[in-house]
Amino acid sequence: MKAVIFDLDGVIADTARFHFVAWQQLATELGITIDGQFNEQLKGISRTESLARILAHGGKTGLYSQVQLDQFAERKNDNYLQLISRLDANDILPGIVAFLDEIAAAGLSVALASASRNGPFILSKLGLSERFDTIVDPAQLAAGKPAPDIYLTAAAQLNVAPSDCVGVEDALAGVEAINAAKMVSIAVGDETELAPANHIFASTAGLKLATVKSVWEA
Ligand code: B16
Ligand code: MG
Repeated sequence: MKAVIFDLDGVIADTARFHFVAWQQLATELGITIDGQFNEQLKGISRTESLARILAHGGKTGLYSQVQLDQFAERKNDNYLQLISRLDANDILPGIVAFLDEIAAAGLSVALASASRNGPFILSKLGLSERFDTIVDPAQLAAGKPAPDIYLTAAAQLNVAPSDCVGVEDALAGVEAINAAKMVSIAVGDETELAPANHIFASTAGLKLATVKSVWEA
Protein backbone atom coordinates (compact mmCIF):
# COMPACT_ATOMS: atom_id res chain seq x y z
CA MET A 1 0.00 0.00 0.00
CA LYS A 2 1.57 3.27 -1.16
CA ALA A 3 -1.20 5.83 -1.43
CA VAL A 4 -4.56 6.88 -0.07
CA ILE A 5 -6.93 8.67 -2.45
CA PHE A 6 -9.73 10.69 -0.92
CA ASP A 7 -13.14 11.80 -2.00
CA LEU A 8 -13.95 15.26 -0.58
CA ASP A 9 -17.63 15.95 -0.04
CA GLY A 10 -18.91 13.71 2.74
CA VAL A 11 -15.46 12.30 3.57
CA ILE A 12 -13.14 15.19 4.38
CA ALA A 13 -15.77 17.83 5.00
CA ASP A 14 -19.45 17.86 5.80
CA THR A 15 -20.25 19.68 2.55
CA ALA A 16 -22.65 17.06 1.13
CA ARG A 17 -25.52 18.73 3.04
CA PHE A 18 -24.69 22.09 1.41
CA HIS A 19 -24.80 20.52 -2.08
CA PHE A 20 -28.24 19.15 -1.16
CA VAL A 21 -29.57 22.51 0.10
CA ALA A 22 -28.16 24.32 -2.96
CA TRP A 23 -29.84 21.83 -5.32
CA GLN A 24 -33.07 22.04 -3.34
CA GLN A 25 -33.10 25.84 -3.75
CA LEU A 26 -32.75 25.50 -7.52
CA ALA A 27 -35.21 22.59 -7.78
CA THR A 28 -37.85 24.59 -5.88
CA GLU A 29 -37.47 27.47 -8.37
CA LEU A 30 -38.08 24.95 -11.15
CA GLY A 31 -41.12 23.46 -9.39
CA ILE A 32 -39.37 20.18 -8.58
CA THR A 33 -39.29 18.55 -5.13
CA ILE A 34 -36.21 16.57 -4.07
CA ASP A 35 -35.82 14.77 -0.76
CA GLY A 36 -32.92 13.25 1.14
CA GLN A 37 -33.46 9.82 -0.36
CA PHE A 38 -33.30 11.16 -3.93
CA ASN A 39 -30.21 13.17 -2.95
CA GLU A 40 -28.28 9.93 -2.37
CA GLN A 41 -28.24 9.53 -6.17
CA LEU A 42 -26.46 12.88 -6.55
CA LYS A 43 -23.52 12.15 -4.26
CA GLY A 44 -20.26 11.98 -6.21
CA ILE A 45 -22.08 12.89 -9.43
CA SER A 46 -20.93 15.93 -11.44
CA ARG A 47 -22.85 19.20 -11.46
CA THR A 48 -24.12 18.74 -15.03
CA GLU A 49 -25.21 15.15 -14.50
CA SER A 50 -26.85 16.02 -11.16
CA LEU A 51 -28.92 18.69 -12.92
CA ALA A 52 -29.95 16.18 -15.60
CA ARG A 53 -31.06 13.72 -12.90
CA ILE A 54 -33.08 16.39 -11.07
CA LEU A 55 -34.85 17.47 -14.27
CA ALA A 56 -35.62 13.82 -15.09
CA HIS A 57 -36.94 13.33 -11.55
CA GLY A 58 -39.29 16.31 -12.08
CA GLY A 59 -40.37 15.13 -15.55
CA LYS A 60 -38.71 18.17 -17.14
CA THR A 61 -36.08 16.58 -19.36
CA GLY A 62 -35.75 18.28 -22.76
CA LEU A 63 -37.67 21.42 -21.76
CA TYR A 64 -34.68 23.77 -21.58
CA SER A 65 -32.01 25.09 -23.95
CA GLN A 66 -28.29 24.51 -23.28
CA VAL A 67 -27.97 28.18 -22.30
CA GLN A 68 -30.71 27.74 -19.67
CA LEU A 69 -29.13 24.50 -18.39
CA ASP A 70 -25.78 26.29 -17.99
CA GLN A 71 -27.55 29.09 -16.11
CA PHE A 72 -29.24 26.57 -13.78
CA ALA A 73 -25.91 24.86 -13.04
CA GLU A 74 -24.29 28.24 -12.37
CA ARG A 75 -27.15 29.28 -10.10
CA LYS A 76 -26.79 26.07 -8.08
CA ASN A 77 -23.06 26.72 -7.74
CA ASP A 78 -23.72 30.31 -6.60
CA ASN A 79 -26.11 28.91 -3.95
CA TYR A 80 -23.45 26.40 -2.91
CA LEU A 81 -20.62 28.97 -2.73
CA GLN A 82 -22.85 31.15 -0.57
CA LEU A 83 -23.50 28.22 1.78
CA ILE A 84 -19.82 27.30 2.11
CA SER A 85 -18.54 30.89 2.39
CA ARG A 86 -17.85 30.44 6.12
CA LEU A 87 -16.31 26.99 5.84
CA ASP A 88 -13.20 26.57 7.98
CA ALA A 89 -11.16 23.92 9.83
CA ASN A 90 -14.13 23.31 12.15
CA ASP A 91 -15.95 21.74 9.20
CA ILE A 92 -13.38 18.97 8.76
CA LEU A 93 -15.18 15.73 9.61
CA PRO A 94 -14.21 13.96 12.89
CA GLY A 95 -11.15 11.70 12.68
CA ILE A 96 -9.89 13.03 9.34
CA VAL A 97 -6.95 15.04 10.68
CA ALA A 98 -5.84 12.09 12.86
CA PHE A 99 -6.16 9.75 9.86
CA LEU A 100 -4.11 12.14 7.67
CA ASP A 101 -1.49 12.26 10.46
CA GLU A 102 -1.27 8.44 10.49
CA ILE A 103 -0.96 8.39 6.69
CA ALA A 104 1.82 11.00 6.73
CA ALA A 105 3.68 9.17 9.53
CA ALA A 106 3.52 5.96 7.45
CA GLY A 107 5.06 7.82 4.47
CA LEU A 108 2.09 7.19 2.16
CA SER A 109 1.13 9.57 -0.66
CA VAL A 110 -2.20 11.39 -0.60
CA ALA A 111 -4.43 12.50 -3.49
CA LEU A 112 -7.83 14.14 -3.89
CA ALA A 113 -10.31 12.51 -6.29
CA SER A 114 -13.35 14.74 -5.93
CA ALA A 115 -15.95 15.29 -8.63
CA SER A 116 -16.20 18.85 -7.32
CA ARG A 117 -14.71 21.71 -9.30
CA ASN A 118 -14.59 23.52 -5.95
CA GLY A 119 -12.20 20.93 -4.46
CA PRO A 120 -9.00 23.03 -4.32
CA PHE A 121 -10.94 26.03 -2.93
CA ILE A 122 -12.54 23.90 -0.20
CA LEU A 123 -9.24 22.25 0.80
CA SER A 124 -7.68 25.66 1.19
CA LYS A 125 -10.61 26.93 3.30
CA LEU A 126 -10.19 23.87 5.54
CA GLY A 127 -6.43 24.51 5.81
CA LEU A 128 -5.66 21.07 4.34
CA SER A 129 -4.08 21.92 0.95
CA GLU A 130 -0.54 21.05 2.07
CA ARG A 131 -1.64 17.58 3.15
CA PHE A 132 -2.33 16.58 -0.47
CA ASP A 133 0.41 15.62 -2.91
CA THR A 134 -1.92 16.02 -5.88
CA ILE A 135 -5.49 16.97 -6.83
CA VAL A 136 -7.28 15.58 -9.87
CA ASP A 137 -9.00 18.20 -12.04
CA PRO A 138 -12.46 16.68 -12.69
CA ALA A 139 -12.95 19.01 -15.68
CA GLN A 140 -10.26 17.07 -17.58
CA LEU A 141 -11.92 13.65 -17.28
CA ALA A 142 -13.80 11.82 -20.02
CA ALA A 143 -16.20 10.16 -17.57
CA GLY A 144 -17.23 10.90 -13.99
CA LYS A 145 -17.88 8.46 -11.12
CA PRO A 146 -18.83 5.56 -11.21
CA ALA A 147 -16.27 5.32 -14.06
CA PRO A 148 -12.75 4.61 -12.72
CA ASP A 149 -11.11 7.58 -14.53
CA ILE A 150 -10.79 9.94 -11.56
CA TYR A 151 -9.13 7.30 -9.34
CA LEU A 152 -6.85 6.05 -12.13
CA THR A 153 -5.81 9.64 -12.88
CA ALA A 154 -5.04 10.22 -9.19
CA ALA A 155 -2.79 7.12 -9.15
CA ALA A 156 -1.06 8.24 -12.36
CA GLN A 157 -0.48 11.73 -10.96
CA LEU A 158 1.10 10.15 -7.86
CA ASN A 159 3.09 7.74 -10.04
CA VAL A 160 1.73 4.79 -8.02
CA ALA A 161 0.18 1.59 -9.44
CA PRO A 162 -3.61 1.38 -8.87
CA SER A 163 -3.08 -1.92 -7.04
CA ASP A 164 -1.03 -0.03 -4.43
CA CYS A 165 -3.83 2.47 -3.77
CA VAL A 166 -6.73 2.66 -1.36
CA GLY A 167 -9.73 4.94 -2.06
CA VAL A 168 -12.02 6.46 0.57
CA GLU A 169 -15.63 7.35 -0.34
CA ASP A 170 -19.03 8.17 1.12
CA ALA A 171 -21.14 7.49 -1.99
CA LEU A 172 -22.03 4.40 -3.97
CA ALA A 173 -20.92 5.96 -7.30
CA GLY A 174 -17.52 6.64 -5.71
CA VAL A 175 -17.15 3.12 -4.28
CA GLU A 176 -17.97 1.74 -7.73
CA ALA A 177 -15.33 4.02 -9.27
CA ILE A 178 -12.68 2.74 -6.82
CA ASN A 179 -13.66 -0.89 -7.46
CA ALA A 180 -13.57 -0.32 -11.24
CA ALA A 181 -10.05 1.11 -10.82
CA LYS A 182 -9.12 -2.17 -9.06
CA MET A 183 -8.12 -0.41 -5.87
CA VAL A 184 -9.15 -1.29 -2.32
CA SER A 185 -12.39 0.55 -1.51
CA ILE A 186 -13.01 2.00 1.93
CA ALA A 187 -16.44 3.50 2.55
CA VAL A 188 -17.76 5.76 5.27
CA GLY A 189 -21.46 5.56 6.02
CA ASP A 190 -24.39 3.20 5.68
CA GLU A 191 -23.56 -0.52 5.37
CA THR A 192 -26.49 -1.38 3.11
CA GLU A 193 -26.08 1.56 0.75
CA LEU A 194 -22.31 1.09 0.42
CA ALA A 195 -22.29 -2.73 0.39
CA PRO A 196 -19.89 -3.11 -2.61
CA ALA A 197 -17.03 -1.55 -0.59
CA ASN A 198 -14.19 -3.76 0.67
CA HIS A 199 -14.65 -2.25 4.14
CA ILE A 200 -17.19 0.14 5.65
CA PHE A 201 -16.61 2.42 8.63
CA ALA A 202 -19.82 3.76 10.20
CA SER A 203 -18.30 7.25 10.34
CA THR A 204 -15.06 9.10 9.60
CA ALA A 205 -14.36 9.09 13.33
CA GLY A 206 -13.64 5.37 13.07
CA LEU A 207 -11.04 5.60 10.26
CA LYS A 208 -7.87 3.80 11.35
CA LEU A 209 -4.84 3.15 9.17
CA ALA A 210 -4.19 -0.24 10.82
CA THR A 211 -7.68 -1.44 9.82
CA VAL A 212 -7.25 -0.11 6.27
CA LYS A 213 -3.87 -1.87 6.00
CA SER A 214 -5.34 -5.17 7.12
CA VAL A 215 -8.12 -4.86 4.50
CA TRP A 216 -5.50 -4.08 1.83
CA GLU A 217 -3.39 -7.10 2.87
CA ALA A 218 -6.38 -9.51 2.95
P1 B16 B 1 -19.30 20.88 -7.88
P2 B16 B 1 -17.23 14.38 -4.22
C1 B16 B 1 -19.13 15.71 -5.56
O1 B16 B 1 -18.02 15.71 -4.75
C2 B16 B 1 -20.39 15.82 -4.75
O2 B16 B 1 -20.60 14.64 -4.00
C3 B16 B 1 -21.58 16.03 -5.66
O3 B16 B 1 -22.75 16.19 -4.88
C4 B16 B 1 -21.34 17.27 -6.52
O4 B16 B 1 -22.40 17.47 -7.44
C5 B16 B 1 -20.03 17.09 -7.30
O5 B16 B 1 -18.98 16.89 -6.37
C6 B16 B 1 -19.70 18.29 -8.16
O6 B16 B 1 -19.43 19.38 -7.34
O7 B16 B 1 -20.65 21.34 -8.30
O8 B16 B 1 -18.76 21.60 -6.67
O9 B16 B 1 -18.32 20.85 -9.02
O10 B16 B 1 -18.20 13.67 -3.33
O11 B16 B 1 -16.80 13.62 -5.45
O12 B16 B 1 -16.08 15.00 -3.47
MG1 MG C 1 -18.47 12.27 -1.63
